Formats: sequence, structure tokens, C-alpha cells
Amino acid sequence: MKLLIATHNQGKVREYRELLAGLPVEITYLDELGITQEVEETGHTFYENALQKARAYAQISGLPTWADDSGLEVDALNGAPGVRSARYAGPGATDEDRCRLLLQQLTHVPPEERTARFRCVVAIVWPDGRQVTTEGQCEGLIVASPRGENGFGYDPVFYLPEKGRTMAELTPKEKNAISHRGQAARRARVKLDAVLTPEEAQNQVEKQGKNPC
Ligand code: ITT
Repeated sequence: MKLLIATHNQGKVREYRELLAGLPVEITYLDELGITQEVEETGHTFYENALQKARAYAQISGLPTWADDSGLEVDALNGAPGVRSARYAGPGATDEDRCRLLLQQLTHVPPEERTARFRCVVAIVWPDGRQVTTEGQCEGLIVASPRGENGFGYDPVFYLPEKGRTMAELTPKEKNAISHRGQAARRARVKLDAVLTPEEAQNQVEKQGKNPC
């Protein structure tokens, strides 16, 4: 089975290369298929948007398609930027612009009130309509100034008290082990098997080199 990982975000692509290693399916990406279309995200929840993206790219590609919608919820901002995390600072803005705007908006919020979480919903949709969804989330605090070079997006401003570091100060492996995306991806890997047709399941077994009997 060929599975399309449908994201234009290179930070997500890097993480999925590691998170999906060893999955007994042939993985492909939008770039490899030359798919440049953007799918508009009109939903009000991560769940709606993840399904919207996976359905649209499954139709475009004709392949089972994995998409995620993810973002940062900050309690002092009533859950913003939330589903608007990618669009928070307007069109053409960079990750640095978005982090800067977020820190500006929190200038007067004391450290103990800067609670936040990353959330991720993974949706896998088949062109025939089968679908799987899973979620993951990761709690932390927003720091006063960015730290770290790894990861992407809001990672430099997202502090993990139990690690004593920001998400951008973790190695890719450490991030995947605890992140919202890592959790959702591991759950999706488990669920994937349950929705395969007998034929697809048989192919997977053969790819893994196991004898089903
Ligand atoms: P695709 O829709 O093509 O996958 P996107 O970047 O537009 O790419 P989203 O709509 O899901 O994806 O927006 C997610 C935004 O939330 C992303 O651009 C980051 O700003 C932020 N984000 C999500 N996961 C993150 C992570 O692991 N670390 C830091 N920021 C993250």
C-alpha cells in the first residue's frame, strides 16, 4: 500500500520521516508527487481541519492520505492561536514573526499564568471513504524569550518544565517521544492496521516478512 503524507510544512515532513520509519507501507510526500495545491482550512477545530485536508488530498492523489492539523493553545489568550496557529501573524509571516507576536501579546502575563499546550489531530482517509483519526497533546509554558534551534514553529517559546528545556532545545528524537504529533502518530500507527482490507493487511504482512499462519 502507498500512503501519502500530505503536508507542505517541512518541519512536519522531517518529523514524520522518523515517526513513520519501519511502517510496512510505501510512504510518499506531496513534493514527490508534484502536488502543489493548498487546501483551505475552514474548520473550527483541529479535528475538522485534519479531516478536510486528508479528504481533499486523498481525492487529488487517489491514495490513502495522512494529514495532521496542529497548533498551540495559550490559556491566557483564551486558546489562541489554536487552529489559526499557522496564519496567526498574517500571510507571508515567518515562524520568528509568529513567535514574536505571541510573546508581545503575553508581555504582561506572569510566568505561572503562561500555561499552554500543543495539540495535534491526525486523520488518515482512503479514497473509498474509510477514515481514522487520533489525537495527541503536550502541556507546557510560554517563555519570555525564544531558546533553541531545533524543531519549527513555536518550539523555541514552548517550555517543558519536566525537561527544563524548550521544545527547540530537545533533539528530534526527544521531541518525537513526547510531542503532540508523536503521540497522535503512534496512536494512528496502531489504528491503521484495524481498518485495512484483508488484501491490504496481507500485503503488509508480506512486506514485514512474517508468515500469517
Ligand atoms: P500543512 O497544513 O501543510 O500540514 P501547516 O503549517 O499549515 O502545514 P497546520 O495548519 O496544521 O499546518 O498549522 C500548524 C501550525 O502550528 C504550524 O505552522 C506551527 O506554527 C504550529 N505547530 C504545529 N505543530 C508544531 C510543532 O510541533 N512545533 C511548533 N509549532 C507547531
